Amino acid sequence: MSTLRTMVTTVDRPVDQDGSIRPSPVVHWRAAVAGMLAAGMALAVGELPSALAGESVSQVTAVGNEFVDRFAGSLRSLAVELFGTNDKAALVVGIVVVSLGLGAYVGVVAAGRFLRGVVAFAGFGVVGLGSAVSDPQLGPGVAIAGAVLAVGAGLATLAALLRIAGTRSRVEGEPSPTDSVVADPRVRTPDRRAFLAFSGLAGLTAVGVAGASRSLRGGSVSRVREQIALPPPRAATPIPATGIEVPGLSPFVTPNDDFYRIDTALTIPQVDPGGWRLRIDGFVDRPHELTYDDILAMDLVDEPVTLQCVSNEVGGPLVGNAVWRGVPLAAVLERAGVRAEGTQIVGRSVDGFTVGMPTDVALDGRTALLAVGMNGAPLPLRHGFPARLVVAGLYGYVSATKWLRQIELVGDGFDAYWVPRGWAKEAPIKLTSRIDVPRAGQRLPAGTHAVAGVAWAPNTGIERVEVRIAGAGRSDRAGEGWHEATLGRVPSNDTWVQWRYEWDAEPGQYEIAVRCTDRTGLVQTAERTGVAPNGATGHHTVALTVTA
Ligand SMILES: Nc1nc2c(c(=O)[nH]1)N[C@H]1C(S)=C(S)[C@@H](COP(=O)(O)O)O[C@H]1N2
Ligand SMILES: [Mo]
Repeated sequence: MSTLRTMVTTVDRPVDQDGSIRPSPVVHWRAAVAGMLAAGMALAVGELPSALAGESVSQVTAVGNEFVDRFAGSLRSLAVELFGTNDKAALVVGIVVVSLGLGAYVGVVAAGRFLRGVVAFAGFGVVGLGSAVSDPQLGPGVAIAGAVLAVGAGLATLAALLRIAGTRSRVEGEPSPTDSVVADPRVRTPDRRAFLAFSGLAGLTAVGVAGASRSLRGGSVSRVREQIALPPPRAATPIPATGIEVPGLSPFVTPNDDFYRIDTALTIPQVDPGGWRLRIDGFVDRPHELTYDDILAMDLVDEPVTLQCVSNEVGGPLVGNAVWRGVPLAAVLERAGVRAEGTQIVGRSVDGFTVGMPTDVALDGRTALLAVGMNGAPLPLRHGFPARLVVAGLYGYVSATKWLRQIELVGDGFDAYWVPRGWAKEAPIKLTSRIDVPRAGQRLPAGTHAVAGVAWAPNTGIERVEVRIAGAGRSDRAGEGWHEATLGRVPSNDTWVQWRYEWDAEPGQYEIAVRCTDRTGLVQTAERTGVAPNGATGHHTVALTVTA
């Protein structure tokens, strides 16, 4: 309270000096509450038009998305790797809290001169409008309606509450009937009750409106998705039993619910396949659009592909293996007729995100899909429903556009989303291996234990996995002490391979390392590099204790 008073006094000093106003602490508090509620009302009402229009993005999340797009390259905490689900919720909460805080401040300032409130709320409106019109998921009409309604509702709330708070009358030159009574917080007056009642009403209205928008937005696309049964694939790569079963080892096929999620979207785009069109254009002979049904009517295939995020640290969790159902990208591009100038394939999302990959790479015969299904089900919303790209051997940020809306053939000059933000333009997945069991820091009893994990070099394939078990403190000379692990069966070279090594463990402290060799003979390097700009390298190691 004292901080607020200091702040308020400073702000109101010029008004104080002309002698017209000497606001009491109670008036300050009421003005702050009025401003906060007005800001809350503005945020809530601003959500309505986009919710009514069935958009997944709102005025608030548009500001958040703008923030992400502006700072994703520079703030480390917003880099691909750390931008998980929790950071997203925190960003939205942060925007709301900052808005309410600014609102409180504006309330106090506007109590002295209402025009300042008008200016401040118009300023909020411009920020919201700017973010909303530049958001590809919001039409300009919705953006403008949201901003105008928000500013209007905010100012109406502010004016009403300030009047009831007994702060506005003086600026307007009316006598203030409440001056003497409101100055003493211990005095209960009808004004106080009226202010509390109207504040409560305003707060409840704002929460109700926000809740209504939220429920309007939620669920309808999920329900549409649940009704979809994908046609069976015309061709499928059968998935053999891998023959490796170790408790704690990653399952060969990652269930959809466990598959990692990485994207810049603050709210998962809700794309109704009914109105959705995929546009294929740019340097092609026959630019055209495909509906969801057009795609389902094409020859679908089921192909297992291991997908990894470039931001996965050595040993990290941002990798998964799924059976993707879709149309070979080659077939889609053949319909369109790629021209020689179309040296880069750009996949553009409904949310504006883009990937770019060399046309030659995507069409060199590798598994490259326009995917609609994941492990037999329509793509989950978080994994790109209704359609996405999946290309074996390329990190997700250069290949795997979710919520795809356009495939555009362009020249080399275009840089997709993460390239100007400091990540490599071309980014093949580096061969990598991971120890899943035992876990770091575990204490195992002496005896026989399985060391097991996964290794992957999608599109190239894994030839060999080796394990080194060094007693802590002793140094192993390079190449010494590598033991070959047993590999699980794989359906193709596009997936990870499960591996296991039988270890007869004696008491002591150990560090276990793993490395793999791909089918071109390349050995995974021990040299440790970070994830930027094109993927981490180094051996995954696990330190543990074996007890007697
Ligand atoms: N629309 C959109 N698609 C996207 C991204 C994104 O931010 N937006 N991120 C990419 C990145 S960096 C990765 S690693 C993969 C992750 O796919 P997943 O979330 O299905 O695992 O999606 C890619 N596709
Ligand atoms: Mo990624």
